[in-house]
Amino acid sequence: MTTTTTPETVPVNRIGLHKSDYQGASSTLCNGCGHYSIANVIVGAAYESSLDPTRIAKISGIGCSSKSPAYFLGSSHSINGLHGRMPSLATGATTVNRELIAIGVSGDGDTGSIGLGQFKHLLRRNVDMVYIIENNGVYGLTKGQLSATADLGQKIRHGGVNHIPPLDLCMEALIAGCGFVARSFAGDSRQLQTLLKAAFAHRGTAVLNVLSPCVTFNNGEGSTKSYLWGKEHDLPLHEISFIPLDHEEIHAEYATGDIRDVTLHDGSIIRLKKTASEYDPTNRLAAMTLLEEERSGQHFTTGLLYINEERQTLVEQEQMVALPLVQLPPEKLRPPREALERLNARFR
Ligand SMILES: Cc1ncc(C[n+]2csc(CCOP(=O)(O)OP(=O)(O)O)c2C)c(N)n1
Ligand code: SF4
Ligand SMILES: [Mg+2]
Repeated sequence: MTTTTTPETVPVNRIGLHKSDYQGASSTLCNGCGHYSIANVIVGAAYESSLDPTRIAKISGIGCSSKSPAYFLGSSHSINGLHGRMPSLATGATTVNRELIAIGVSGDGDTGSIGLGQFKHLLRRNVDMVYIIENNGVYGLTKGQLSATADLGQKIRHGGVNHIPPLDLCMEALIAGCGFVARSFAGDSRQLQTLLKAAFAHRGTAVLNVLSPCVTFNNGEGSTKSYLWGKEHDLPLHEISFIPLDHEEIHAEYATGDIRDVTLHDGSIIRLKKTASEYDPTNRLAAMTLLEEERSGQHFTTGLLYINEERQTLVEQEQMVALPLVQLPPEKLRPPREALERLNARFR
């Protein structure tokens, strides 16, 4: 990769890279689009987590959201696939190279409509990746049609009134057995960046469903996907902080009942400080109840809805060799004819 020339006073992360080394091309999204704020948060989270950009694969489908990977991590691998097919690409890429850090970026249309089947099977398999849904309630790229996450009764300029109940993509993720389900808002970059760092440390699929307003087609009064609505209704479940494994604070002891630590498989910690309510993010039924109660539309709860570090990932379930398949020599990948005969003999 090429690194930019930066003055020595600019800080570097644990692997000696500047934040600018994680940036991408200039944005062509509309000014103020939530997707661009999320792109900047991904830059910050990857920098702070000291991820190696050459190990990252950005994978997306089709939509304004799906084209946003061009605007972050310019030195990483990237594939912009077919509409709704990002999960297949991610499954293939992480299966042949289990060392990849996969970041999937999708939209509510890309995931909730054409890609819903792919989404559910990715979660069922627990493919090791971060899956970001940039949810604006419309098909932004094709000029603002209502999507599967648009609220009942919602009006939009060109799409009329929505008479069909929405899908809740966090609920879909929980039902499919996803071990990391979070919800956030493009207008709260601090919370989103912390959740993203935790998602990078999670083993298995981590879904972040992020309210990401489309300022051109769905940011008006009454829209539950607008900046104003997000700001007025955002109800954080907890104050969240992420403590990486190599941080000295990880050994600090907290006696207060207001703090709950969730340890991730690599030893890093998600620290949740209680806000108003009691909430146990390891209780899947509690997460479902919370989402069900929210259908009234009074609140928009954000934070870590559910975490389960126990599930094996796809490559673990398949008992794949530790060495990534792409690094296996040809003689291991193509066993000789005698090996096939020995195998066949076992079934005779
Ligand atoms: C097979 C197929 N069907 C339809 C389309 C047209 N199309 C392109 S993007 C899109 C919807 C994108 O919506 P979303 O995923 O919510 O992304 P946004 O633009 O809102 O970020 C559609 C229907 C397509 N490209 N391919
Ligand atoms: S049309 Fe909407 S989603 Fe697309 S770039 Fe513009 S604001 Fe963003
Ligand atoms: Mg959309």
